[in-house]
Amino acid sequence: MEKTLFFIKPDAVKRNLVGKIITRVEDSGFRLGNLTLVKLKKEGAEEFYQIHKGKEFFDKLIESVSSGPVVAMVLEKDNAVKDLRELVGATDPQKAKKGSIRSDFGLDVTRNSCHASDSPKNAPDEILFFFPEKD
Ligand code: IDP
Ligand code: MG
Repeated sequence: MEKTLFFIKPDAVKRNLVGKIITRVEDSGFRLGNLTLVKLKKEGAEEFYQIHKGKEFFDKLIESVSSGPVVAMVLEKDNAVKDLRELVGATDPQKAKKGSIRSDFGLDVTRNSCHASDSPKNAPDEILFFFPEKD
């Protein structure tokens, strides 16, 4: 059983999409291992997204992801990382596959409704960022 880190971004929390998005994830065979609602400080968001520091979209991303609470969760399933990326869709909602979470709920590339770990290598560190005690 693989674990991955998923969070619903502030743009989607503000639009009351938490239930709808979690339903999609559960209906796709993922089990919730842990869950929290937390508002990231700018510094926390910068730490989480440090690999993107210096890119032209960085400031906008940090502003958006720290603009309100996120709902972060550990999701468990065989091939959880790859299968969740598939369910989430491409970064740009306009380019995301029809029926994917970002295609259906994303507003634009910054406010694309959710985050999912991109590799089995990064997932454990991302889980530890939100859940330092457990998992
Ligand atoms: P991912 O979330 O699909 O893994 P990353 O390339 O890791 O995409 O970028 C992290 C986040 O930064 C994206 O989810 C998106 O919100 C934002 N982002 C990425 N590329 C762009 C861009 O070209 N313009 C604006 N925002 C971007
Ligand atoms: Mg990424």
